[in-house]
Amino acid sequence: MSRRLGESGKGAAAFAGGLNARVNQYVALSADAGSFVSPTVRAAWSAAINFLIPGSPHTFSLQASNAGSATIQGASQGITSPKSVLYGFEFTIPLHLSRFAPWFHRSPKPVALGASAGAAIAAEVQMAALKFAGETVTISTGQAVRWTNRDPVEHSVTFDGAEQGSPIIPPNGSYTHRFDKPGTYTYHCTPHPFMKGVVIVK
Ligand SMILES: [Cu+2]
Repeated sequence: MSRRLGESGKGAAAFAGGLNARVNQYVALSADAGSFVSPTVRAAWSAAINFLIPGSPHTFSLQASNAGSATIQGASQGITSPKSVLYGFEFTIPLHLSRFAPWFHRSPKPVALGASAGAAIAAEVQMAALKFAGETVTISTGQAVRWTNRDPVEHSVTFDGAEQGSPIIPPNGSYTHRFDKPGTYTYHCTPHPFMKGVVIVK
């Protein structure tokens, strides 16, 4: 039940609905409409095209509506009941304090996990931008590989076979593993299974 603004006592049933459709990673369309069940005024509608600004937490949308309202969005489009379609835009700035945390913290202390057990580190693999950079490395039996996490998120080196893998590797952490048997060791990251790599031990 809904009542028209400024009128008291009298209730009136209304129905409304909306939809949001994602076109691709960066673009979405949204629309809604509402009307009283036995309308004495026009149905209200609005439509918008929304853009996610790549590499940022912000969205920008272009909006059109025939409805005035006292919301922030409505105020940007005009409060008085318009006779025609009004257009507006919206720019969102999500405020999560944690988003700004990197400004106030130095990069975390390096943590070294695993051990080369006296073996030479024959290959370095960077974990950066959710990828193992150096997807395939080739070493000799008895040598070690060191992985270093350059991302702000945790990764792991988890072997697809029986080989013991790493614990969770924090940002700026590294993991060293010695390979004692020849073979092809495929591995992935447990938090991000799409991250994949191979160590070939000859
Ligand atoms: Cu990962």
